[in-house]
Amino acid sequence: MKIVSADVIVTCPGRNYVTLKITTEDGITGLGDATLNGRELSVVSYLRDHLCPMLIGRDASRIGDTWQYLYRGAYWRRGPVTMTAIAAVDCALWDIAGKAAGMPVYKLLGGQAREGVTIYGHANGQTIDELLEDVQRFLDQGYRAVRVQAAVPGLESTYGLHGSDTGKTYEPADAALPTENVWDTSAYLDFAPKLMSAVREQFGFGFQLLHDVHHRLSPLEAAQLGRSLEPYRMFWIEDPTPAEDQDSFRLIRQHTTTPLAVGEVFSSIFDCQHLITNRLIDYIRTSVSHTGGITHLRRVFDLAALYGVRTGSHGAGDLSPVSFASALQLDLTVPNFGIQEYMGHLEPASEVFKTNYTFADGYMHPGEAPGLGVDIDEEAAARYPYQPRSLPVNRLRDGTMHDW
Ligand code: EZ4
Ligand code: CO
Repeated sequence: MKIVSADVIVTCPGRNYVTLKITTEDGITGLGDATLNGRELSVVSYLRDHLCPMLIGRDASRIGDTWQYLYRGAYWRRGPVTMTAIAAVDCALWDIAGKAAGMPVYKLLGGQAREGVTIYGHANGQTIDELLEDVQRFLDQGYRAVRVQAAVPGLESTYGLHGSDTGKTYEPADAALPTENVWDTSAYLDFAPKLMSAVREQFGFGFQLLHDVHHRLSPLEAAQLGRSLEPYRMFWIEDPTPAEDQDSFRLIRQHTTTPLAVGEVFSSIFDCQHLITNRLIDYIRTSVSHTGGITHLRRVFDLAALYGVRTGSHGAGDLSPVSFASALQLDLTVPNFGIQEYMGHLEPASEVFKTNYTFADGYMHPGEAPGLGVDIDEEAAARYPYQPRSLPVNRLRDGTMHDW
């Protein structure tokens, strides 16, 4: 099953997606998501200029060996660009393996370990009332878990808000130059418990409640936040503090029982090792498309399982439907599955990506189509050319750069 071509498709149906398409000599095609939001073209080049030529003539069924060849063969280790490119190759090869076997990838990974994958949606609002209405919409659809974000009073813009009529949350990432946001930790720490209190008062405790802090706090502030949210029994708070200084999570842990989820910006098992083996987090957020593909993410999840850490993969709208389908295939099989983020995709994406996953009762299922279960319509993709866009940056009131 020799690889005869490897092509990169760049498209912007609502937001930019980079997709790798590998074709074998018998005409089987496999897809992998290679989207790195705000830095898309660096992965395009990594693939087109470096990895694609190496793939031609290789045996598509040698998934693990190809992973090692690309990882060790780079000499330069890890990092989001490298690991996203390798992930795209890996997922495309799993897609091909599934199609060759006539099975969905989850069956190749050991078969389903649960009936469906619990997902959480993104509710948001400019005010608490607007947020409550949005939460209601998710509960009405059958969601069992909802992430809530609302505008912090006194700040001009808040992460996680950007109402569209679909109720999905997209960052205001519309220009090549980053927009500049202003952050105020005190205003946020005052507001967060009021927000969660309003949600629990209105809807009770019959669903899981999540919240993303998006790397904004110091460890001590994160400890204060975790404590203040304990009455509302959060499923997790996410990225309470940037995770470069991993030992600092000990301090958060010492002060609060609010569960912690970290890892959406990590790209390898080595980034997770300290947090997991020291039991400093409860959920690992690494994603299939930014962490080396199914082959590598499975190792992360296995390491996590040894330490009682459960999975909670990143599933924002800037990860394509190919990525989301890959995540579902793996989520369905692992023993320590926790939850899966699902932000959905803007409407034009459904013209480009044809998916098979289904939602019912709060659960997603990847479907029974062989492989990952996603096809790409390249003509539709060509109708939505790449648009340069950046993620926002964040500053304190005095202008100091902060984490966004
Ligand atoms: O800001 O994926 O939990 N989800 C998130 C996302 C990230 C984006 C960055 O590209 O934090 O919304
Ligand atoms: Co996040």
